[in-house]
Amino acid sequence: MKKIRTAIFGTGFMGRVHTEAVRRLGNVEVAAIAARTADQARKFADTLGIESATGDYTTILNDPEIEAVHVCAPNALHFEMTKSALQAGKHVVCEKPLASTISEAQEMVDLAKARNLANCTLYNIRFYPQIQNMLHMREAGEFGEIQIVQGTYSQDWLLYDTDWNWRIESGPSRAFADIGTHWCDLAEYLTGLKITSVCAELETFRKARKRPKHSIETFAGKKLQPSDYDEVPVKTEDFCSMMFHMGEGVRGSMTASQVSAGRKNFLSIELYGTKASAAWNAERPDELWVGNRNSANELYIKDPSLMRAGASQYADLPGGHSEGYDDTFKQILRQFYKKVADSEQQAEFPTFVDGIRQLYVLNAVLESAAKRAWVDVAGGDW
Ligand code: SOE
Repeated sequence: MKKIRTAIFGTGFMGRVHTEAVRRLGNVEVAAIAARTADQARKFADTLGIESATGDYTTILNDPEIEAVHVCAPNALHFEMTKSALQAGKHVVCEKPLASTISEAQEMVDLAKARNLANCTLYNIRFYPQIQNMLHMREAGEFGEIQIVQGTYSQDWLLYDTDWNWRIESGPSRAFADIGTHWCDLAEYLTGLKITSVCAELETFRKARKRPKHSIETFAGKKLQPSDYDEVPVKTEDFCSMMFHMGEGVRGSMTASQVSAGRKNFLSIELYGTKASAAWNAERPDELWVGNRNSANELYIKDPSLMRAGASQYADLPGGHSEGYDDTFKQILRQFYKKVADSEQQAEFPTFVDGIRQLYVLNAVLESAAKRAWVDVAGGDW
């Protein structure tokens, strides 16, 4: 079988997760790696046994054998790398947030459409098996009409002023753009509704941080000595809280935080309907809580044979064998590469349209926080 050849741009936390997920698919080969410098790319490629590595991603775009690329570089490079890749005829998976501005994202959407290229914004959380179960239960009406959606995406890896990552200087938003965006995508995906207006507040608790003189990887958690850093002012938020409407009948609230001690990667989402409720969190991914009014509450444990029809295809292991973060990447990329292999095939994955949609929500959050007022989410009829 001839494998689809793909390339990974970026060798940080995301580059590694994408590479490992692609390698689990079977029909796709990670053939080349690009990083900021040739040395970085070589080091990453050697660790993972990949032959080709470069400090100049454009050389990969000139290779006709490469059919797809994954943009896992810092946010500010998403637009430039994706645009060049689409122009070179490559299918593209791009990390979130899709771009720095709506107009950049619109160009990406238009270009992918005009060239008929598969495009994916990496909203992987949709692909936890119990999220799929929750979705299918909601679609079957098991919760009744949804009235309230609430939750949080909380982490602690940027709690101390000695914690550093490139995202701290990648404005205008950090906590919301980095993780709040996952939560909002999930809320819309699970309910089938759109966030129509928001009232948001952003807070930067660490107004100055110690920036290392040398680069540092996401989640590195390294302790610095005074000679290792420069003290710099911080503009991006550590925390966002938001109330929102989803049309007339649905109300919600959420927080996004990167400074909540003990919360490592705690995305929690709760749906409250007119019949029943459901709650899930990413730190206990195989469990789905169902809340009932007149009978005992239930705790579902992931088991493909017990999941709702339509959801079980996203669980590869039998009950008692957990499936987590890495597996969501395998599932989303399996769908994406179905499309790359055959554009006529039915495949379910978030596209650049979903990426631009969440930039409209982000813009409303920024405007609301600046004005200290409710703001409607722009962007027309979705
Ligand atoms: C860092 O906050 C990060 O790696 C995000 O960028 C990812 O999207 C999330 O899945 C885990 O945390």
